[in-house]
Amino acid sequence: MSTKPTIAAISVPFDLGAGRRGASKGPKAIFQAGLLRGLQQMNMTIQQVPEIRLPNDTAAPLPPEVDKKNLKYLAEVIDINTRLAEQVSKAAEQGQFPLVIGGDHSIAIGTLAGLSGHYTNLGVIWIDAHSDLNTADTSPSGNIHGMSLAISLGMGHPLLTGIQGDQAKVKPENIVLIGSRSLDEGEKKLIRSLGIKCYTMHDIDRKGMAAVMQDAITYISGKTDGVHVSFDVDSLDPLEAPGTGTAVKGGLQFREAHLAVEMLHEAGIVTSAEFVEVNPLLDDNNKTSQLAVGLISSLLGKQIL
Ligand code: HAR
Ligand code: MN
Ligand code: MN
Ligand code: MN
Repeated sequence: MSTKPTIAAISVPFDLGAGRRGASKGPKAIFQAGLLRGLQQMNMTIQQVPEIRLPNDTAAPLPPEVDKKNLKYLAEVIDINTRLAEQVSKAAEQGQFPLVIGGDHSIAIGTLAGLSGHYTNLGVIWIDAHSDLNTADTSPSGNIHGMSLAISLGMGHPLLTGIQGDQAKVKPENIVLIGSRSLDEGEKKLIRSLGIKCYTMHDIDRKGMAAVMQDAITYISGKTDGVHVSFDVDSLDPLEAPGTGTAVKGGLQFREAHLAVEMLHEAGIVTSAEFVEVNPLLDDNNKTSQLAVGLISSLLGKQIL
């Protein structure tokens, strides 16, 4: 983008999509680690949207006939994402840059639903140890944060795929997965059958992060009219980012992750972002929250020199 857009900072203190509690404390920890200060130092204009939460932490109830099999906290996930989608859509409508701060990764359902109406071909760069491509039929856990990308593709429970309309929110050819290293069988099948572009940790080790990001940017930039970066902090190595609920060994190094977001900024293609799965209850001296602030700043253009 040539002119700096206003950042609409949207906090979503929600963790019922995950298997353990604590990611709901992510937004507060990330703000306490200096997010606003950092962005203001970069001369960014930030509008803080009132945080998205359920009234009295209670969701609108579902009719008793709804099939909730292997979908934990379905009512809560539907309700929070319905609210989030409306706010994200409003921010995009106003030409702002929606920056969603989670929260567990189930909130990508609402973010992508809210964005999709504003683009013909929304690109999604999904930086994550996981692919979050399960459905209730393939999920080993029933945790909806492992299903959010499938839902955005239109696959999954109709009350989730139907948020902001029944159409798919993203097309498989407009998705790039980066950092994958923990994929369930059903997810692998889906990645192959839909031909989703996937740069695993193996690819990053073989080619290097710079080459992977260059490929990813070239792949996505020609065919999309907006790019959303969905950044799950468990993409990082647990030694760098201990404060997350489903850590997987062998992840991105600090420098690789920064290079990735710096290259995305330099490409000038990113129109929205979300940072998810920071769990302060599991963190070590706010290391992971501080890391998130650094990555957000770099994605939005912070430079060393
Ligand atoms: N694939 C596993 C499941 O579906 C684990 C998902 C882990 N969750 C996340 N998402 N943090 O990236 O349960
Ligand atoms: Mn995820
Ligand atoms: Mn993950
Ligand atoms: Mn740079």
